[in-house]
Amino acid sequence: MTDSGDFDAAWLPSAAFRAVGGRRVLMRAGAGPPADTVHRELADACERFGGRVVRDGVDGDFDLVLGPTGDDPGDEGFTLERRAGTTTVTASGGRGLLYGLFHVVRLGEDAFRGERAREVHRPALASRMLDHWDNVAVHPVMGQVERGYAGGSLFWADGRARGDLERVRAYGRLLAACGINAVALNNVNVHETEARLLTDRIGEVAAIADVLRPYGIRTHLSVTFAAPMVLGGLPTADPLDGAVRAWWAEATRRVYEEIGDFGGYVVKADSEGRPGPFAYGRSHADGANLLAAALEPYGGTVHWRAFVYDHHQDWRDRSTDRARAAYDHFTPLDGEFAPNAVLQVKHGPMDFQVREPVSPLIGAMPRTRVAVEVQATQEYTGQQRHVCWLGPMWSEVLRFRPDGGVSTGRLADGLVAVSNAGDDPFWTGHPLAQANLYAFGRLAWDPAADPRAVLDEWIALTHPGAPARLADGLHAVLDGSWRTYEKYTAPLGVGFMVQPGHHYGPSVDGYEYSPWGTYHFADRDGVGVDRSTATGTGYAGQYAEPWAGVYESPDTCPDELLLFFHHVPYGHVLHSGRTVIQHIYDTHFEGVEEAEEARRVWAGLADLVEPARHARVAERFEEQLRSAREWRDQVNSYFLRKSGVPDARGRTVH
Ligand code: BDP
Repeated sequence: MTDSGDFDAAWLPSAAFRAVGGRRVLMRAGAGPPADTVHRELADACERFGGRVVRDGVDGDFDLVLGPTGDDPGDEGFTLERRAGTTTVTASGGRGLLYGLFHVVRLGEDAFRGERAREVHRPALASRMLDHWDNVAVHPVMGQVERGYAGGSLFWADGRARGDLERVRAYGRLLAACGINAVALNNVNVHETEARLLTDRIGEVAAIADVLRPYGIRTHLSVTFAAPMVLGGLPTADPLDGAVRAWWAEATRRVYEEIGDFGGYVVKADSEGRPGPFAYGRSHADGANLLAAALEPYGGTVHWRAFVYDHHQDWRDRSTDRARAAYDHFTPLDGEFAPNAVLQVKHGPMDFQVREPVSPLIGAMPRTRVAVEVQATQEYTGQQRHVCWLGPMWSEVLRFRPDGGVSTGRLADGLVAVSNAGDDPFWTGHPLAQANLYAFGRLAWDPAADPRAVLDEWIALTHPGAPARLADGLHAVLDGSWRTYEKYTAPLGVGFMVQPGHHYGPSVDGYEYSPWGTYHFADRDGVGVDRSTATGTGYAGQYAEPWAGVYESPDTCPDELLLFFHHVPYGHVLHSGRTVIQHIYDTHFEGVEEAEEARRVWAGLADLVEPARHARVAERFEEQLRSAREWRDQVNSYFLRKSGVPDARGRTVH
């Protein structure tokens, strides 16, 4: 592997520190975990590149000075300026200095050129969290990491916390360098072994928290709502029961005894079979507030997931609509959640499909703290065998303005991603999926950032000094890859059409006659789900204007979401001028061609990329192509047979 030993250096190869490491640096800051990290980073870089770092009380000429500020850029913010040959970073604490240092690293030589007026940088979103769906004990169906495509867990092996946490340290460093400040260590589906992390196994969690803390990262745990029963032996988990409340208060007190800066709990309740407050006739605000009350004395937060829907639907009943569920359950509770409860809402109303509208729940609860959840792990976007750069998708979500005013990215309190990292030498299985992890952190820091600029940062950091041909090639491979994936999979926002269970590869009717609520309703005449208010499920009416109106009619609904909102005949003409059936054929051919072209571009970069990394991506492209062709052929054949309409361009569709 590159220069970090037996795993990839990702966006922190030592050469990325060249500009900083050759300088005379003064660091004025008290001791403490993140400040010490900054000092160590500077010392390492200077040792490598011939610079010198001193700490405190020294006069003299310096190229870079880091120290405390008189202003208040916030706990994590920093200022940057350059005058008279000195670049100065100030912050009110170690975490701000840490982010300031990595900002200077990103700027490279630019940080040391000319003059720079004072800039204040601070994160737009307070919580920038990765949820690891890691199991401590290997699960018989889901394995070590649920929906994990990057090897085993970074934290857990052989049924317990890893003894050697050096890799976790390196992970914390990578996360800090893109601005992530919180990590939940275990699967939201909390099985028996994992439940005990909260109590008798908290020491293992504390050991991991100790390693992440120097990087400004707080540790969170997923817990089961039934913990008072399964761990405490109580007869109930009723959130209004006094003994249950006392149990949570005591369990939480003990957690903080071990981990003073513990971040809090993540809870999946009444969702896909997990226990929750419904069993006691209580609301989800009652449930969340129970845990919020236990965490409150210590400054902790409960992230309460809004992924609540009926997964035992009668698929013959067209009046039920899974897309409606989160909004229907939660909007009546607006204003009832405690101040340290955050409602964690998936970005779309269904489940991380390649194309969904933004969830109408985001923006519909003005008196509730909301975190938006995205999925970096590519469960439905190629499982890290296909290249799929998600920066543009997430940016669309964050820039969406629920009522035409303030954007999602500004409304939200936090951004959460289901992590795509594991113990794979490249961290993310597909080496180019590292860009998604990086972009997640950067977009959580600044949701208005241009994803293309974020990709430029990632390219430059990951391949310092590479010629423009590499950057151009990476842009050619990555920029359009999300849309390419969309083209050869489920069309026009209809979603799913995946193999049930593992969700990889096509199966057009895989979920069509199942209780999960994920249907396309294709018949001989047309396809799509009528979610209009006039004739359908009424889901479109959950949006504020202008969106309720825009989505209500097929005339105004954007093409890419047409089949999410409407059931239309195959001959329906899209805004693009093509019929729906022809769009399906064309995009499926185009998608495969684009993937072939990306593979060709990648092959041409062999001389510029480290051989192992190049080979890994090349190998993944073979599988992507195989799978893309399979998608194309199954989807096209399916719709030819349903509709009887041949391809207008005469290509072979069987
Ligand atoms: C779905 C996954 C499932 C997760 C669930 C969730 O298929 O493994 O448990 O989401 O978010 O996408 O809880």
